[in-house]
Amino acid sequence: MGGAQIGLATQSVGRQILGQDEIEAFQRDGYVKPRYRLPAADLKKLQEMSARLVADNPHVINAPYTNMHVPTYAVQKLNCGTGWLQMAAHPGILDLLEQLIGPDIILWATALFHKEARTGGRTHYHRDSIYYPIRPLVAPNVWIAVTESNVGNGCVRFIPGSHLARVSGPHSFSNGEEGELVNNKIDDSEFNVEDAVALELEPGEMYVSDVFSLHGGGLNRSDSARTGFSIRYFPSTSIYEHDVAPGHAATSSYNDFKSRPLHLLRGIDRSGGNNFSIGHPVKDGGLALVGGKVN
Ligand SMILES: O=C(O)CCC(=O)C(=O)O
Repeated sequence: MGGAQIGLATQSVGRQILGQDEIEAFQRDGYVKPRYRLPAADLKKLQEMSARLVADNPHVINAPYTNMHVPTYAVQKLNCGTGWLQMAAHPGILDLLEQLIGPDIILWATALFHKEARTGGRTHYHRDSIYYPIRPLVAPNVWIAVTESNVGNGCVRFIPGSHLARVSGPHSFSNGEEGELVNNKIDDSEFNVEDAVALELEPGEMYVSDVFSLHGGGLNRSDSARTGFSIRYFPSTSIYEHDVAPGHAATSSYNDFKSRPLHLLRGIDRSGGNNFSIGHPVKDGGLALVGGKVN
């Protein structure tokens, strides 16, 4: 992986990772499974990081692990390990995103969605757009399969075309109950579950989804865990509105949007309105990470 810098972003190299058919599928369906895979050495590293994160944080239950790329910013007080920010700044992923949202790319969230063997909880159908404080709301999610992800172990399922109206629809929130991995739930009347398409992935394969895409997934009743690393970005033509962002009470115990740190991973801040100091650690009177190497 290349030397991405925080606050000193890498620049576009104009590499074409996605074919035109894949770009069209993303626009039409609201998600795409690219032919591109995470290179084997990076996948091995991600698998080791994920196994360590799960082993080192037994206090996280019925919830994803969130924002490991900023160990100091931790609603969940995680033992994060290292390497998450570098993984989120993977040049292959940024090249691919560039084809969808342009060359100026900001990272704002990471999560590990881990469904334990036999007991892993369900992901209720929901739209991520319900609580993201990003305007205009353009915010693709890249979800990389750390393990195999299939129908038996609770892979993610999508409702094709459910992003097109660009509305969120009515949702309710629970407190992270038994048998639940994600606590947002769209009203059942908003979709027909029979329209859902199961997106099966091998380790290293990924999907990219639109923020308005309706998705969910079942319980893991299989004998092996199902794990995915999710990375959330937005184009710097949009602004992350820290001042109107919700706290975590209304959404969940694992997210706080008000003090969320942003990382400019590629290009420049086109909008000029994003704040790259909120949420970052301060050292010697300045931001500890600005200009620092991602590691
Ligand atoms: O991994 C899962 O089952 C859920 C993923 C998800 O809901 C998301 O990435 O927004």
